[in-house]
Amino acid sequence: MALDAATREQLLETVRRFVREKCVPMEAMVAEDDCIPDGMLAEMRALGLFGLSIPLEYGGLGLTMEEEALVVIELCHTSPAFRSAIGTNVGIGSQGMVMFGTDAQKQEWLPRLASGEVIASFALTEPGAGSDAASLRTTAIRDGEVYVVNGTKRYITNADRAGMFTLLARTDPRKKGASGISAFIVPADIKGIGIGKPEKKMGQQGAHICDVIFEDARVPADLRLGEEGEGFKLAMRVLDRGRLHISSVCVGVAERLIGEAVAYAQDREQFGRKIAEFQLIQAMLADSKTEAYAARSMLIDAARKYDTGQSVTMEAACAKYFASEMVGRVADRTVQIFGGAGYVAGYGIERFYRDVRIFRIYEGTSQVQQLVIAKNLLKGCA
Ligand code: COS
Repeated sequence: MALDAATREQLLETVRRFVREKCVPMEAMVAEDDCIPDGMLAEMRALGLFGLSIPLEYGGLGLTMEEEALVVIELCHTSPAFRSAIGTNVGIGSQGMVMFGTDAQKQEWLPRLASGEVIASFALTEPGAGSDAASLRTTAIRDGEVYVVNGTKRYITNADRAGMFTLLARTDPRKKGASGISAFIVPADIKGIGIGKPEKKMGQQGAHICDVIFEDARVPADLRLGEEGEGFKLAMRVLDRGRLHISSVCVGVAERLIGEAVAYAQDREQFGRKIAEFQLIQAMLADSKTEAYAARSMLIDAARKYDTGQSVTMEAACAKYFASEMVGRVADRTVQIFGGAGYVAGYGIERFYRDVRIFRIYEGTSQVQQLVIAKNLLKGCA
């Protein structure tokens, strides 16, 4: 059920204040140390941020998709690494269980994911299976009351802190495509799971991605999510929703950068005037605002549709495609408006420029979103 207007505004204001007072002053340090301090994570837990999307009866805030989008937009008026800390519990790590879990599975895990006591991680991508997710080769072979898992997962967000994985693996190796894939809840402390070192990345320091290596890991059969062979569809459903979440991240970061660009243009003087008085600067600000507003509108429309129970596969792909490309252009214009100051580290703008590059790649590249949109159009979706 949706929050009443006053409670919703109160929640958004709380997140706004947290971002302004706690996260923004820490941005440079988090990037430098490639780590979000434990104290910050504790504050995020106390605010309920790990459980935004988890139903009330399992200890979460039970927000609608629209409400989650609004909160995430506010939370992303700072380095997106902060959002990444809660992102897998709110989104791709937990939602397979929220959508397809048994009551026993939900009782066991969701309260701990909602509180942030346990970190959830989504293990789909492999060295040989990125955009072509259905070609994954990790196997989960039934042996009595367990599935024996073998294989390597790659670029898995929050893997080094994870207490559980939502794992996609092939239960029927004779079937090569989507139909042989099943989903599992995998506790991270099962024997036979190894975690690689966090990758060195272009941006979003403080958010970690690692390999996860399964070697004869024995996963209890009652931790399978949904039916055998239904895992790929579960993953796609999770990603439909995840793409709305990432669109919110893009809108939030774009709004932050527009604010930075406006403030800088009103302060910086050249040719005897504030650069904000120059129409070529104004044009860049106007383009950024127009595109961010379009992305926000598209996102909220798709989130509302999602909240009525409609399939939003195409709309989520449109929103993610547009919002992630949009924030790349906004970051580029912001560097341009800052000029030399945008290129050096001290102002933090070049850091955002690097941070936003991944949005066009993860949870489906822009090219995958184009395929999904076209496929749905050609199927007759309006
Ligand atoms: N919701 C529910 N079911 C879906 C679905 C969705 N959004 N998308 C596909 N499916 C179903 C299809 O209906 C099909 O089922 P049937 O065989 O019963 O008809 C099955 O899943 C296979 O679908 P499809 O043939 O479209 O799969 P493809 O192998 O062609 O893959 C893409 C489609 C490319 C869209 C998919 O692999 C993808 O999204 N790749 C990107 C993966 C990604 O985002 N990775 C990021 C990792 S997480 S950071």
